Amino acid sequence: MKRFWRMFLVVLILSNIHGLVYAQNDSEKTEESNLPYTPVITPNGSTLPWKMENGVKVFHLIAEPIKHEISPGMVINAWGYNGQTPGPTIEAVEGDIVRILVTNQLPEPTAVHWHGVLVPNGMDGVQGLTQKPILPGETFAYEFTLHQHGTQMYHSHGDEMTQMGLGTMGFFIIHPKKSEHKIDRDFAIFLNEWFVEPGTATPNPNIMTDFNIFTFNSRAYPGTAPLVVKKGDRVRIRIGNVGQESHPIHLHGYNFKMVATDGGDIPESAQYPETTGVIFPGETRDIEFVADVPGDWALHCHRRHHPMNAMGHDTPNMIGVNQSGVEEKVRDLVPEYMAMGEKGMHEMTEMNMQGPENTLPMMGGAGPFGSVGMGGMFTILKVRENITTYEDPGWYHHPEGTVAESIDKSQAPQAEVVSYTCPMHPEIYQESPGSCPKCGMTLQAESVSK
Ligand SMILES: [Cu+2]
Repeated sequence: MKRFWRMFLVVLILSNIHGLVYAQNDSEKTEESNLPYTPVITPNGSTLPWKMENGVKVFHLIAEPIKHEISPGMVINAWGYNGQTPGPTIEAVEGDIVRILVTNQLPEPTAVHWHGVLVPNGMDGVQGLTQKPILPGETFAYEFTLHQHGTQMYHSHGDEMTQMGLGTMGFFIIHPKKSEHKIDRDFAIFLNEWFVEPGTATPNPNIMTDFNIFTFNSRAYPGTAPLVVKKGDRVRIRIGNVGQESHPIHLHGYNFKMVATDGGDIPESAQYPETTGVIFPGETRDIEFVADVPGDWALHCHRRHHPMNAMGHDTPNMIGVNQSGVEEKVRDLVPEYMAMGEKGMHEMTEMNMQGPENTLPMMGGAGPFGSVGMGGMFTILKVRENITTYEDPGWYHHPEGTVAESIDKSQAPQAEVVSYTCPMHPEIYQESPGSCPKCGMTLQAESVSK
């Protein structure tokens, strides 16, 4: 009996610690330790608190203009919910009756659509079609029973282009009544893209295609929080998108399975291993894997401009162009002129050059081996052995002899020059150096390795 009480005390203390850790993010959250599911973690975000009123779970969303930090050094004028973009994650359980109060503190009418949630038509939140607009200062109540589980979303359905272009979206996650298997770490990442003119702070929602800021939960790397997991944890990552573009999200180090869409669970017989999952606008996808290999593993969008920040997308292509002497000459006219891009953009990541105000460098992030040279839709899955908390554990310490490194020159394969050719006239080639008989350019050595 004594042992029982000791165990009871330990469980009580542990559950309180868990509750306290959670309370740091969210002081209003109630009954945390009694939840019948693993709470979702919204990196850089939070979960919406609720109150039980006569068997109904009551939530309160406030649509409002906010100041939002994309990454240290850049704050934008966004629109969001409860001070955040994406808005706080709504979590509930299949069978719950939910009442969601929506207060409009935006300067124009709005409505909130429960995207993918199966609701009666009048609760669908389409301004003008299924309800009156929520005028500035008004509060509307939505109430419905949850008849499904899965990763759903909510977003503004009034002046969508502007309101969603400025950040009015969030997750609506419905846990199953009974889980098939326990998830140890359950993450939710909302994708979005923005256009913020360098040197300004208000995203331009009229832009259709040429975006310059790409975000996970409205944060760009290096401002994205890492996903910390213990070796052996079963990890779920839920990804949502109500933006303009599709994003192929790629995880390093693992094969995962896509286990659910916004329409429900994918039957096991239809799941297959993959390393990249594409999430189109209007979709959610859940991926799952067991984190059995420790390390710092990149998780990013695989479109090449999407793990990058503003600037550099629109510059002239200078790769391979000899700019020697140009800089000095142009500086007579433009004192701050810099010749760059000749050998690629890496040099930019190491210069720490001062861009326009409130504008992130195109790529950055200091890693344990130098600049990571990334931005935008990029974060790090940190898998660790023997950790006792999910605080950021710092960089991975690689076991001795397991990191790729430079080898002795004498061991490296030697390049052998076979011919010299003109960059402008590939038909010109000879076995010795010289200049092109057609244009006079210095011939370049073409080599193959031995
Ligand atoms: Cu992308």
